[in-house]
Amino acid sequence: MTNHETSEIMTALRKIVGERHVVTDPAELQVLGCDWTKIFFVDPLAAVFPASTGEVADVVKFCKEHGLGIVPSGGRTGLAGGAVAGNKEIVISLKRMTRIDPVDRVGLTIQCEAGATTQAVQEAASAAGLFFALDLAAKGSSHIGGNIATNAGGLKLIRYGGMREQVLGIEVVLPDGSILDMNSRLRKNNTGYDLKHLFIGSEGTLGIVTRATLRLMAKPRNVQLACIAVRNFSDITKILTIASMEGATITAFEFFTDVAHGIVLQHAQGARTPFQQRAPFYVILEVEDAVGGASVMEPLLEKLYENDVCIDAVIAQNSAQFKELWSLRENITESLSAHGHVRKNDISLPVDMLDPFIRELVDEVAKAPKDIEVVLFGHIGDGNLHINYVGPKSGDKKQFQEAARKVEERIFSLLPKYKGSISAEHGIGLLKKKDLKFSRSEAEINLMRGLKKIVDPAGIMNPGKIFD
Ligand code: FAD
Ligand code: 2HG
Ligand code: ZN
Repeated sequence: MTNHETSEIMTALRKIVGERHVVTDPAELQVLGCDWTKIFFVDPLAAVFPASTGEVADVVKFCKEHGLGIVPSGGRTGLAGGAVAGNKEIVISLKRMTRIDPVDRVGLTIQCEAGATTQAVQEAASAAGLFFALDLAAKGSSHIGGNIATNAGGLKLIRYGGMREQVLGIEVVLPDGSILDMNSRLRKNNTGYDLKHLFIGSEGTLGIVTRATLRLMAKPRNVQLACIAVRNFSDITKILTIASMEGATITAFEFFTDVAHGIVLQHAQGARTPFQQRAPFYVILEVEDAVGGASVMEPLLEKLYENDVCIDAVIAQNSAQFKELWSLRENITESLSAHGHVRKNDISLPVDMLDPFIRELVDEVAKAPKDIEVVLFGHIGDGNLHINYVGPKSGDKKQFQEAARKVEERIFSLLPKYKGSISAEHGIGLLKKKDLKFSRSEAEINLMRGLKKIVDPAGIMNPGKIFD
């Protein structure tokens, strides 16, 4: 592309979104063309910041007419290389589209533009006396549009489901620039194919989500939180079973290893361990109190001690302790990034397969190069295990990624045997394209490709993500 052509493109884009809302500065583009992974080549042509669905549609139409690739971009907290522009694409960021409409208290819904952050929607729901259930440590930055495009899972999936379960309707700008309005507030609508689900989890490859209607619910009754120190991994699934058998309404069931704990204590400001003695594993268990206010947590912990699956436990006594215990889990991702080079997996398994899988994983990890530390944590109550391979910051980033990739490949290849998935919640993006075969059959991948061709025949919408 000549300089003259580039400058004509910029003039046209500026006409659509306004002079100040097109970025071409190379240093800024390195940030805007990249997500949290920061391991892929970044080279967008420009980043644009439309203020309305109409402006998004006009930018997309322009890109289509000029054969320009598009990378939809939200809060850029993605962990799969989905919002990465490495081939002179136009990054379309929804950052200016943050409007949240007044809460519908009768139908329990909330409508917003796709650039609203997850936290802003949680807060709007809470201010209206209601509850928006998706929760993740990236909530301050991640956008509702990004949550929809990745079908985010998060910390409360075990109780409320993931993003798919929270979405009632969406508005999407298709790759030809037309606007598909599926932004219904209906709870029930059995009229043929429910097309919104095609776009949820499609990682920006089929269109740009511009608005959404989300489900709200009553705020959970008084929730109680405990951090439980555990001796063996197999005790974790035993705790889950006992809690369910005791009739606890579990709102979160997370775990992390002592290695993860140590890294958080080292890097997260103000973090301290709640235990006198460290243990190999910890569970974060959140439960709702029973109707009538009787405490569920204390009798449950007694049961865990009786069954010898718990070494020690701490119950949060006030909101400050509640936050402190949660932060031990929520700070893991940022602490790992501060600690060293990181490669991430977010696999999922049927919960009853976790124990045998972990035994094989330990054998594989023993074969890994000694300078790769394997850190385990995750939403274990729903079978989602986060495996992070961590190498020393002083080492070469590229060499580390290559070495970690070899371990990762061996671990992925174990998954079909356990009917597991290579991605529970982060998606495929650029990071796991080669590994899609471990989780999806050829027939499924062919159907996905066929659908992509129908919706985006020119292949301009987030090119090269999920599959080539
Ligand atoms: P981005 O990173 O900007 O984009 C992600 C993908 O969505 C890209 O493919 C992009 O092209 C596409 N996209 C973005 N906006 C749109 C749009 N409006 N229309 C169409 N496509 C779009 N994920 C979980 O599932 N569970 C967790 O618990 C969790 N915890 C996290 C904690 C931390 C500290 C971090 C850094 C990340 C975490 N993530 C988690 C990953 C990430 O936050 C989620 O994937 C999130 O949903 C991404 O939202 P985003 O707005 O940042 O999207
Ligand atoms: C979480 O559960 C996120 O905290 C991030 O999904 C996981 O850093 C990771 O690997
Ligand atoms: Zn997660």
